[in-house]
Amino acid sequence: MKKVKFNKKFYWGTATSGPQSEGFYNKPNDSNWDHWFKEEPERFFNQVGPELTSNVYEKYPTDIALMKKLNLNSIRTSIQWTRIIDDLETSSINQEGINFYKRYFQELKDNNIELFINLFHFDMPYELQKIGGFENKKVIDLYAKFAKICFEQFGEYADKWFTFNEPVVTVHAGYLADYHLPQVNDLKRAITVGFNTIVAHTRAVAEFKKVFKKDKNKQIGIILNLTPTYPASDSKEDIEASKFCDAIFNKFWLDSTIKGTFPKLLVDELTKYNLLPEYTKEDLALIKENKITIVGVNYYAPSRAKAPSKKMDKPTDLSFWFESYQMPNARMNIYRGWEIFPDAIYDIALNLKDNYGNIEWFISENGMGVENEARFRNEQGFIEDDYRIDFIKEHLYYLAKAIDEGANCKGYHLWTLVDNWSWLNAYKNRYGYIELDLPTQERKIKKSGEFIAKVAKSGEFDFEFKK
Ligand code: BGP
Repeated sequence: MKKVKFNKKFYWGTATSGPQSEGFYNKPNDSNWDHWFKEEPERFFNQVGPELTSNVYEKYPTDIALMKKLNLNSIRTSIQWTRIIDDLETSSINQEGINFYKRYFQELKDNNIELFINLFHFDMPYELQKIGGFENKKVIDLYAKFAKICFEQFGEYADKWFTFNEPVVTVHAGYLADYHLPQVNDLKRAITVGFNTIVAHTRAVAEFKKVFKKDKNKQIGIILNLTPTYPASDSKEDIEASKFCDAIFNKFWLDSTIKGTFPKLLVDELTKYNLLPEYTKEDLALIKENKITIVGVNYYAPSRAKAPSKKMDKPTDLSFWFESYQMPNARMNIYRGWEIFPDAIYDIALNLKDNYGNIEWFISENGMGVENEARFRNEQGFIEDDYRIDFIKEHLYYLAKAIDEGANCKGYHLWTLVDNWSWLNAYKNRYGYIELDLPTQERKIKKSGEFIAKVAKSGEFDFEFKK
């Protein structure tokens, strides 16, 4: 048995996003998700859309009281562009939306819960998607204006700010697959959107610096889903495939935001196949000048890559460079189809320490979505989610080990506090420390919630690997 320990200042919290938790209430604009649900509700699990979710719009005082009960000291959520902007063309303000966030954020402040705030969580306003989303430079300008409005309106409520959540997911799911809008499959367009998202990010960082000048307490960063990439074998081909996979899913985002550069391997390959996005000298200068000082790391599963199985003359999708590989006998979260591999947290931590100047970071998402959790309800009516407790313990074990070796990780945010809405999966898989009964909106703390309340209070727990 080992004691796993964290320091007293460690952030214990949870993560969610505006579109997945707030509900629709008085939003002047539809996001991609609101629109998609109206068009094709059958794509969403049990046809449950984003209009109600866990109703944080009304329930935030209840949820904040629950955070206190669990001894949590921080939370990350996002501000919805479609809620606070009224006319998207002119970026005029929707005062009702602003007032909602002010009420919510003030309640967090009054309860000493630190707010980490994110500006974009997969939720492109649909009107702006119609004109090309981030393929259109005008949308980058509008995003920068939206960011500036957020900094000015909500600066007093948060010190830690983030421009995007998992930008690679928006690119991959929307431009190389069909589980986000605009559901196109086009490599060149995907690369353009990826690059333009970095430009948009950098424009927001530049606005941030103007608004907060030299205020030392304010930090800006990005939230990345880092997927340490392991080759399927020791063969040269698999190793090369894995390097490319890592370059596109991890290094591209880390290098551009932390170092202001792009990975050479990727630039060389894209140049070779005429796939480089359009860019200006000003874009590159902006990226160089606006580096971040904090990173949020979402970690669920690693990447495993193998060499392509078929030869192509030129790339039309990523399988030109690599294919995903699943280890035989991998430990899986079968409800989500994701491998469970806690060891990778240690690799993420050492990568940030050794290759990215030991930048400050925190786990901004980690968690386990499970279907039909009602199976685990005990006689008193509470869900006994021991699988989630084991999952959290194992990940924290590797995190603590890395911190002991000098990793600069400042906190752990579980996805999520109260079971929330999961895009196309809606309420299929539940992630929370707290159960949500969707029809009644009743909240009940699960066993994992009781567990984290103790850990957050004492900063430690006993750990033993299960055989
Ligand atoms: C991350 C997203 C979250 C959340 C989580 C769980 O990629 O940032 O928004 O949804 O994954 O995934 P899912 O909801 O698809 O099961």
